[in-house]
Amino acid sequence: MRVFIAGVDGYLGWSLACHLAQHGHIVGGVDDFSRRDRVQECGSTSAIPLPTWPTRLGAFLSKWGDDHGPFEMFGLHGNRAPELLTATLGRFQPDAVVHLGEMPSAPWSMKSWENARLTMDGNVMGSLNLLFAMREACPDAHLVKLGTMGEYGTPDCPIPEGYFPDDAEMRLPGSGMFSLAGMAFPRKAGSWYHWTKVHDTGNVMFACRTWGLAATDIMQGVVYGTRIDAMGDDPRLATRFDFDECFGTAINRFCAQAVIGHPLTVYGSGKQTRAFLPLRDSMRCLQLAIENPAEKGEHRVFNQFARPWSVQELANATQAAGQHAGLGNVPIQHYDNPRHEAAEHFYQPVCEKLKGLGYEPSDDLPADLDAIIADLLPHRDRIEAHRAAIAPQTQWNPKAVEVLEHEMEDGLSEVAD
Ligand code: USQ
Repeated sequence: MRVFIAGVDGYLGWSLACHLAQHGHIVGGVDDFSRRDRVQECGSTSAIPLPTWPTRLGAFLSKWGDDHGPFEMFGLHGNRAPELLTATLGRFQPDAVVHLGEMPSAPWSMKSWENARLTMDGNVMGSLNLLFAMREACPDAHLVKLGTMGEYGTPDCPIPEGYFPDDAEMRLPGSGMFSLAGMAFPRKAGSWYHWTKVHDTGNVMFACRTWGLAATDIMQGVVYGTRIDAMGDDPRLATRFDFDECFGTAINRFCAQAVIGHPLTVYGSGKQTRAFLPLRDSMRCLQLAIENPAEKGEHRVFNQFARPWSVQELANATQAAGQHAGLGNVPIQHYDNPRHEAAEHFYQPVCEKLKGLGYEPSDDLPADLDAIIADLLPHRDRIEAHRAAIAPQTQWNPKAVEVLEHEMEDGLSEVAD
């Protein structure tokens, strides 16, 4: 199949390009390198050295052949994006378009008014541009859109795959029971970033209903891991690996912290639970979605994860992996949670559709942690050099923190008086 990847230079995008090429698909893509720039602006870098684009593309084409491409360098939301995207998709004529080209960090989106605006603008407008460009250039192509499990938040009930099941009902006091069949399950996202994905979901759903677009909306959990088989040991094919407070995510951050002896940064009690999956599972699931497309007009939602973990369980497992790797007793530190999220909650998301297509979730976290730590150890100095970018600094509600700090200062001065 011909697969076009928006965000082809990213952690997932580059991995997917390699994975699909390895499985005989023809890949093209687009990227504006904003992830590289933003991580640098955050005072950090990829722990695993990131080849320049020409180097990684050269290695890719020499391994998998010159049939691949075009690979274009522009953003999905700029003024010229509509015309550039339409022309690029028109030339490539994809069977599937995979949209991974969004700003993926919750903390980055919460840093400031400006960051929230850039996140909304880049993600929501970029996705809208892609929808229109597909309508113009390749209306029969299947859109595989990366959403997030974070769209749902942590409701007090099982989380179905996008829509209420056919037999779900709602009881209204005094009015009886009503069917919820076919209605979208409510979203309750926890950051400006996560809300952009909710807005995207609405827009994709509408394009399916109105234009007959075929789309798979992937509600993916937190991804971890350094590599997939297709990359082999060629450093030019490596994907990025972030560990800073904005672009690093829970398991990857913990492993990088363990490698330099930084206390593992558990936010709050650590009892908050999220769904996780290794990078190779993410690639396998995306491949299944691509090779088994949605019907025309269908907005199909997949919950995509291997299993839920609490943050504390992950920190404990990373501590054990550190011990295993000879790193000694890596300490765990509980930080005041900078986010606004439930400390303890029910969490039971459903993941059946991908399993129905053949997905077998990985189930060996200790082995995965050992592998990540082994891949990071040679790059210990790079992580150590960016240690200052690790501790959480971005507050979800900085005004409330300021008030609290003033109250504490007042309390202290009263005691001093
Ligand atoms: N957490 C810690 N310590 C850390 C980092 C995170 O305790 O050092 C906690 C957070 O408080 C949160 C959980 O771990 O409860 C997950 O946080 P995360 O930073 O690993 O992931 P999140 O912000 O939710 O976002 C990431 C990706 C995002 C994707 C999402 C999937 O950055 O692009 O959409 O995972 S999900 O979480 O399922 O929404």
